[in-house]
Amino acid sequence: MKKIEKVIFIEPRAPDYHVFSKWGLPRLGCVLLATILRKHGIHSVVYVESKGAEIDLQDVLSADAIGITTITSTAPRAYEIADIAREHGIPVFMGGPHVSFLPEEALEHCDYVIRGEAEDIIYPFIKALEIGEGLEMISGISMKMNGVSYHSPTRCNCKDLDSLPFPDFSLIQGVKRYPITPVMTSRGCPYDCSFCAVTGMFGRRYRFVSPRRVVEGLQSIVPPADPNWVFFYDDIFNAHPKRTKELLRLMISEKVTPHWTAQVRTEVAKDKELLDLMEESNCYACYVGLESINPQTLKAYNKRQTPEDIQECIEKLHEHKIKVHGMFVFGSDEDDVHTIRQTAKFAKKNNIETVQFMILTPLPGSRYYDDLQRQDRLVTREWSLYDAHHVVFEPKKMSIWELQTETFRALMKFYSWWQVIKGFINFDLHNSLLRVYGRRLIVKWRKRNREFLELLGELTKSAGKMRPTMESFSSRARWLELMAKRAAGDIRERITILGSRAREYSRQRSKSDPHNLTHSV
Ligand code: B12
Ligand code: SF4
Repeated sequence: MKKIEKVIFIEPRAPDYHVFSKWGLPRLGCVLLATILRKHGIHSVVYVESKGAEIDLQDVLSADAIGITTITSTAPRAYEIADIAREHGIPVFMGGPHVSFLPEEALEHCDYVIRGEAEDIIYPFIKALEIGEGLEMISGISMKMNGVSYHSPTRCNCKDLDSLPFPDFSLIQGVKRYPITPVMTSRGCPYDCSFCAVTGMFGRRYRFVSPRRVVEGLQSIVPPADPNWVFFYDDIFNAHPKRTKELLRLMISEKVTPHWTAQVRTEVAKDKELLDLMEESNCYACYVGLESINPQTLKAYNKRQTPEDIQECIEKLHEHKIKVHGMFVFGSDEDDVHTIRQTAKFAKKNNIETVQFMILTPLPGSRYYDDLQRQDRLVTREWSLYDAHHVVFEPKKMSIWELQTETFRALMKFYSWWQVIKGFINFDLHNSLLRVYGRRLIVKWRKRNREFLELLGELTKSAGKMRPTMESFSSRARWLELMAKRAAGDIRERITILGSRAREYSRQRSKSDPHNLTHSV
């Protein structure tokens, strides 16, 4: 038995730029789990790796157990960190959406995977780890037993969200201030879009925190979080309009109305009362899953919304002085290059303030992943490219080159200098600055991905036609994979540095007092 006194959680950095890169926002899982362990008297902290908030290796390697979270695009880095920790004999357990669906893959790098939601499990798990007994009784655990994989059934998701503590953001190391505070008021989603991994992970039953508890949470936000700006992390903030209205009414009556943003579906526009309350409670912007203006694509995504719903939603939000961040996904079997071009025009014409043009990505856990895998259309399994900005599958009505470059072009059109100036003309300085930020991000992305783009060009050209056949694709898939790894080279380089520093630290630790060293990566 080895007493577990210190547990460190790590959220690995994103492999590439994404729309929120600048803000380094954490997911809530690690913070909540660390908060829970603290309540049980276990020293627990979190590293949310991002620029300026690096992992302190000396601290990490002094933990009694290390928990690492994953989404698909961060899985490679998570595995590298896990390998290093295991080399040092520290037990590693992993969780999050990627490993929940691919636990076998993760067990090549870690000792335990906890699948699904982990708040009810984390303390019993740490206790079982400490006494070295009863691990197989933990719900949703995957591990090796005598060299054979064992997966215990997942009992259920966290039923009572009111019983969860408020996440303690001060446990995140190296961050002085979060300019936007994440707050989650619900879990699960009653819809079932084909590309989404949320329902597989959190279920279709919509569970929510009571309005009173949410308001208490908002009232208790303290630095490093900012009580004046809140991002409701709910997948769909308006999935249950009655409860959303109750919450907003309470926020208004209690005068707890920070500027807030949230992810919503287009149905929000059909409910005037809800829109009025959103405006009154200080809603600044909505991130709307608009997905596509192509009706066939909306059907293929099982989105249950029409292009008319999209138009109406933008208009109504604007009427209520709420900004629109439109999230579109390109690349369905119904999309061609014209869809992408038309979408950029549509977004500009309708004065959407900011957009994300994402590339359809087959995420493990989604129906779409199973379909493409069955159809043998995945062109790479380099997970760091599964970030919705790289093409990783063979589209139907365009080449991978077209899907990639047309998406890029559409982004450049939307974030053009004229669009920036338009913001100024409308006296919307904040929006203009956001568009400048968007433009800079795209340019940086292109620079960083030059090699990847060259590869896609080569691949398409050498196939001799713009739409390569399945055969030509599969024969080149290895090449793509190789090049993709090179494109991610600098990340691996950093990991190598992490590895060599780890070894150096370990050598020195065995020789002398570890507290003389301060390594950070
Ligand atoms: C907020 C959010 C963001 C934020 C912040 C992201 C961040 N730091 O990664 C922003 C807007 C920046 C963002 C960006 C992206 N996101 Co996002 N995002 C979310 C969202 C809505 C909420 C996250 C959250 O806090 N959830 C609540 C907490 C409680 O859940 P959790 O952190 O997963 O933790 C629970 C379990 O997973 C488990 N667990 C988690 N970690 C660990 C670790 C251990 C050791 C253990 C034991 C258990 C465990 O226990 C926790 C408690 O129950 C989720 C959807 C969702 N419902 O989770 C999508 C989600 C995570 N995002 C997703 C994606 C794809 C992206 C992007 C790639 C694309 C995009 N949309 O732009 C980028 C990539 C960012 C990156 N880091 O590389 C996917 C990931 C799926 C996957 N398999 O990869 C999700 C699941 C949504 C979806 N459509 O499926 N995102
Ligand atoms: S995309 Fe949005 S609406 Fe569709 S299943 Fe996922 S969370 Fe629900």
